[in-house]
Amino acid sequence: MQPRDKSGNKDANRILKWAEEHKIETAFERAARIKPCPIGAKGACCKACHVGPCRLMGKGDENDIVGVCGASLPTVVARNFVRMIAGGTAAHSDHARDMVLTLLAVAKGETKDFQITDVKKLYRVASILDINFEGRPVNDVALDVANRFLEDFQRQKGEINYIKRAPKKTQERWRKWGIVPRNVDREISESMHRTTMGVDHEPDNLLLHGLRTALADGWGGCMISTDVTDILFGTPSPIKAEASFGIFKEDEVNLVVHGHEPTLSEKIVDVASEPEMIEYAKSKGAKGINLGGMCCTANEVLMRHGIPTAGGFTNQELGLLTGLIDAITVDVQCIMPALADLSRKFHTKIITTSEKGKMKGAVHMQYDEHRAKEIARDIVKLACDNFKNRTTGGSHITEKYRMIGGFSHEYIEYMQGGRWRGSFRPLNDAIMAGRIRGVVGLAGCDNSRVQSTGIHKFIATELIKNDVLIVSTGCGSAACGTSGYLTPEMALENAGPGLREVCEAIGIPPILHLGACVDNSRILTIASAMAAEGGLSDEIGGMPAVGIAPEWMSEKAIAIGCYFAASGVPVIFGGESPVEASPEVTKILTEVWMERFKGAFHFEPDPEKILELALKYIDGAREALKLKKYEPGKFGTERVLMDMAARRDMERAAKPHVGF
Ligand code: NFS
Repeated sequence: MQPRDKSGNKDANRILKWAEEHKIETAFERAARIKPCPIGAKGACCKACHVGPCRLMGKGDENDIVGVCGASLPTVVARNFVRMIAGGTAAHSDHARDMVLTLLAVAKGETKDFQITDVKKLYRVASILDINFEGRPVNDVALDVANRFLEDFQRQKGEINYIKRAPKKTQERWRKWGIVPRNVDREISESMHRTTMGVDHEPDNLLLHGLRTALADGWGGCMISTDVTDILFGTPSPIKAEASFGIFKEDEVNLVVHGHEPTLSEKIVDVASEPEMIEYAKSKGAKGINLGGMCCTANEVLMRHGIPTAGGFTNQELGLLTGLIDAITVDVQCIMPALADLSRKFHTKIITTSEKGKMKGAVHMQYDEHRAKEIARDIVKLACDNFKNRTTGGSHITEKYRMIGGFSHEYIEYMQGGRWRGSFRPLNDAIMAGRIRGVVGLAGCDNSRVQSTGIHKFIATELIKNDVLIVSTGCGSAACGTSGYLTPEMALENAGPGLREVCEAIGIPPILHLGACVDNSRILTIASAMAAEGGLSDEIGGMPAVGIAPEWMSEKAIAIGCYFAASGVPVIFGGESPVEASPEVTKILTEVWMERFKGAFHFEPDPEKILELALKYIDGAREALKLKKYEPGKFGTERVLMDMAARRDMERAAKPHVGF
């Protein structure tokens, strides 16, 4: 890989070269051509009213740099940051609401196209929510669960349901600082109110509400979405899949599901294997129907059905440039508007499916949960009909990589002890003994402003070399998957001796694919379980754990980073800082939050420094917990528990499991 390559993925670079030769522009060229606004990029542009926009620039005390109304630089920077949190929280949580409404429709018998697939998970969730499930019809329990979750979008006073899943000490910190969310929508709405012209002018106060909103995202929107998706479609367990552009087939209809909500894509997966649909594809001259995924929809259908992924955010245009995609269905979030224009250069049909997300130049086929299968069949047929229009144009790639995805927190617990003895003891013990130095959540987007996916790859390989176990979500896992980094063999080749031993003993890769971005909530659950297990910190804060989003670009990533920081995890984001203009705000995010919540939010453009800082946090936490000093290859004693059933399941991972 040459340093000047646009992507860290060689296949992506081949496609980009082909595009360049054919004078087709992508986000990579646009990123080079359109420089970020130097004022807005640092958070110093105020657009809260039309007296401005005001550009808060100047020298001297930052509190003396003000807009026309007198809003100071730190106020403006904090307001802009809080608006990003609100935007990200709204995206995840609106997705969560739709999942709950689907569950409600199932419980009421209003749709026959969806079922409760994982009853055990439903019962587990019911028990967390104090809903009696014993001896009751499944749909009655589901109705109560759905209604209880809807309270998290309505309650005016009190606390969102899942706050109680956090360790007691973590909750106490939140209560002390008044940041326990009441309901998701209220915190988003209040964020927008406080940041409008002339309301909250105190940066620390603004940012505290930002954290409250972010917690509504993590312990509300994201966690609800993860749980309801598991209930409806099954709790993931390890499953084999493939990744990169070679997943597209020359002789089959290639249909890509792209976006975030798994409901319609689940139905597309169901109907694509129906004999009538396959016959239909054959009648159009194709050998069959090949489904692939992109972005987080890809993660959802990969970890439940082994549907291959073409990768994350920056791969969407490149997938189209292969010329092999007959149709792409999109719903919401992270869908580049450029797809519509680009598709006109090929035969690819872009199908929008949500009333929230339409695109000029796309075909719109409105999703409706009450006739989801029918719509899914129409989409598959449209892709089949379009197969005959495929030309030989495009940059065909044949390489693809094996990967294993689908490590739900339930499975991670199970693999450490089996059905009856599942616990986090072995992981905690391995960390205490120094076999595993710490844990990093490697998440977030990939980004065409940097060497896309390349920074993920660099950080992933360096961390595992240093015996750091990685849990990965969103496009972070896509970056690792499309590089061939999500296989157990990866541990043999690259992991440090301690991590390698643990991975070999349990039969897991050193980078665990946990799912979509909303599944960052699984990391919160794992961290809470580790705290409850004992031997490390008794709260999430203080664990030898760090969150890294080296190529982030989305507001959703900011919301996630903030809920991790508020929960007690130091977070490091790559790229330039969106709060750089204000040293006061930067200090609040790093030092003040660290003091109050044991979590901090850093922005660091240099990948080497990201690594250095992450290891410093991990080693600092080890020292504070009085754990054995980490020395490569020198461990204390600990047990690595696993049972044969779990190992066999890993080996049989080719077929999807339901529950565990
Ligand atoms: Ni997350 Fe998933 Fe990817 Fe970034 Fe977008 S797809 S929700 S925001 S780009 S990781």
